[in-house]
Amino acid sequence: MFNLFSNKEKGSAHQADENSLEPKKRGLFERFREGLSKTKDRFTSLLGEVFEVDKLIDLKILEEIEENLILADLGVETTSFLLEPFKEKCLKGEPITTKAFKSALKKAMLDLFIEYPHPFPPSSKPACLFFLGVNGVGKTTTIAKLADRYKKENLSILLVAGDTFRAAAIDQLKTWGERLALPVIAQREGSDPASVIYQGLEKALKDKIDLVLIDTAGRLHTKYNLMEELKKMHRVMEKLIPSEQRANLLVLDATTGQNALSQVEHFSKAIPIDAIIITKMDGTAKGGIALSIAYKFKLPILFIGLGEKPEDLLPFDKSAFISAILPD
Ligand SMILES: Nc1nc2c(ncn2[C@@H]2O[C@H](COP(=O)(O)OP(=O)(O)OP(=O)(O)O)[C@@H](O)[C@H]2O)c(=O)[nH]1
Ligand SMILES: [Mg+2]
Repeated sequence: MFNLFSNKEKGSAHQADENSLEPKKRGLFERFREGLSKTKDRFTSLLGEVFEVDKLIDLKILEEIEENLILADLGVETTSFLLEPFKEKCLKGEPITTKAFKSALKKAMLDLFIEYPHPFPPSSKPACLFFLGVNGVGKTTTIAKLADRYKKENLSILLVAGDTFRAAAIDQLKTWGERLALPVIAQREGSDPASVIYQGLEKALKDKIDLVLIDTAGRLHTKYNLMEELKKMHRVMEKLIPSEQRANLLVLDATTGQNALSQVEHFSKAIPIDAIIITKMDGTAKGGIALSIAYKFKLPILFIGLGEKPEDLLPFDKSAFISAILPD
């Protein structure tokens, strides 16, 4: 089964020697560069001046950089963590050139990202991916994009309409099922989402499905508690499918910036999150949020969304990301 982090790919490419990369990887760098151009512009306008002139970094310049990294959506904690070693050097009177600083900063940023520690998707059948996230972040379209990706890899796929609170949500997933010619398990609007999951997983076990993609609601009517509903759905999954075959994926919308951090906190309290998917990186200058999420929650980022088309959901590549937002 497809493994996102095969040894060949694992952390191989360092930002500086893009030209020496194999064509497929070079293409990925290119896609990241195009999709993240707004974030790159933000970093360039905030940090460009410091990096352009070759001079020695002092505490005053570091303070300026600190303010600018915070503005680039890295937040206070991540920025302090990244700049601490440079501050210490400055205090000791050790000279740092802007060139050396930029290269060391990029390396430190790269090191914030952790890899997904297992094969993805899980290699035993049925692998179950549980998609979580507030309304509108892109859960359903991300499911469709991944279904398209893995269908092309010849996996058998089942979609489960766990967002039963809106008829439109059920229809949206059914429409994707029709377009992609994939089966969808859905019940009528208002039915218990845990029961839909149960029905879906039973079918997946019976039919020996490779991959089950489970959609959930992002917001419920006030009389329901979203987190309680999600926990109930998760308990059903725990009963039927061994943990190594499951992944709970939190989908975040990059355009929400720092707000994404409180979403991670909120969802993590209810459900153990295994990895993050960040959508809408193409439409925002707030891509720096990925660094903040990686540092604060030590969660792997599996995919990023760089557009609305199926091929715009790309496996997250930390080298391509850093080289796109802070080119040499
Ligand atoms: N530009 C861009 N748009 C995206 C991306 N991912 C999703 N979208 C768009 O975001 C909108 C919302 O996506 P949905 O998949 O419906 O979001 P959801 O999380 O399922 O929303 P609810 O069902 O309301 O909870 C759609 O118009 C998508 O096309 C992306 O990476 N880039
Ligand atoms: Mg949806």
